[in-house]
Amino acid sequence: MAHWLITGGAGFIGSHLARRLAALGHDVVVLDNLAQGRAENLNGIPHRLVRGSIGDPAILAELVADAAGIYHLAARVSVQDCIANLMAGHADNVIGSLNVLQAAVAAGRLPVVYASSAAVYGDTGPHASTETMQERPISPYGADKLAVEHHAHAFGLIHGLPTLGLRFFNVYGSGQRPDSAYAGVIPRFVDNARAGRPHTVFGDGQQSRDFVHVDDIVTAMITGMERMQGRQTPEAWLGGFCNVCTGIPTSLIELAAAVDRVIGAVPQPLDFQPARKGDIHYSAGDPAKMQALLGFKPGVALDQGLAEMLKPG
Ligand code: UD2
Repeated sequence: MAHWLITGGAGFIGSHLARRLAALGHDVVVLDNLAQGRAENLNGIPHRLVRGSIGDPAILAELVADAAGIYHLAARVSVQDCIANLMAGHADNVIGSLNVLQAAVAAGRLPVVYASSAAVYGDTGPHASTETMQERPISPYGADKLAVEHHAHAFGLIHGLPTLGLRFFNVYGSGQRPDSAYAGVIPRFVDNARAGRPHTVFGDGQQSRDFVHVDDIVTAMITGMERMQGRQTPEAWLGGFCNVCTGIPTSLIELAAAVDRVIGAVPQPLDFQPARKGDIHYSAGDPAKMQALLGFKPGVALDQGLAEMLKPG
């Protein structure tokens, strides 16, 4: 049976995807350099883990040889990390992605579903981000993610490579780690609430995010791959892309209150710190194109997703 290759499959999103694919009876091969991912994330999931980098075309060539398709999630995921480590971020997020696209072509035009990001939009003002908008990334991370979308489009035209870029908004869920300077805001707030620590808020806390549960992200990826394989609406798949979002903005102040409420803790004080550079103020996506393309809309409400993360054990 042909396997699915997941780059970054030992990471937060990748390991959830591996679990779902394995549960569906698929063979899963994970390529991960274990810089951010962890082998333990894959405990209990039937898989083959290859420790290596998307910077290494030889490893990619070997792993795509009998693959049915590629889920490309390996990336440097933090906006702040990519500001602090510009060239390393560019190498991981752009050059690494080019290696993946090239390997997909060489293996016979394997379909590729890859993680793009809401960061491609930049600051849209108080408007939902739609795919018809002019993208204006305000961080190297967003610029690099947009560059990959443009490259995927060119690969479609030049090589006929089917690709789908999913513009993930802010993904959260169980297994997301709080213990790094670059950790996402939800695992940080959950950790604070558990430890009875104040929530650090960068800026005025009025900035909003569209929080999408990882289970919905996994459904979007698998649905996208299935539709691409079935070649439904083929023109959409040559450099195709769409948001994966709920359409609901939540401010950081609302988020802190929701985390405290769901955990049943007294509201933690907010420790306001200067805003971060490259930080988008308003972010919420328009889910219409995703619904048209994938026939799917995220269904996990924030309170429900937080409650699941906060379950003991
Ligand atoms: C997230 C993703 C990124 C990208 C983007 C798309 C992570 C780590 N990054 O970037 O990959 O896809 O979403 O929209 O998941 N904040 C605080 N206190 C904290 C931590 C963060 O106030 O302790 C703020 C931060 O300044 C920002 C917001 O919370 O305004 C969200 O920050 P983040 O690092 O969770 O995610 P973001 O949107 O930079």
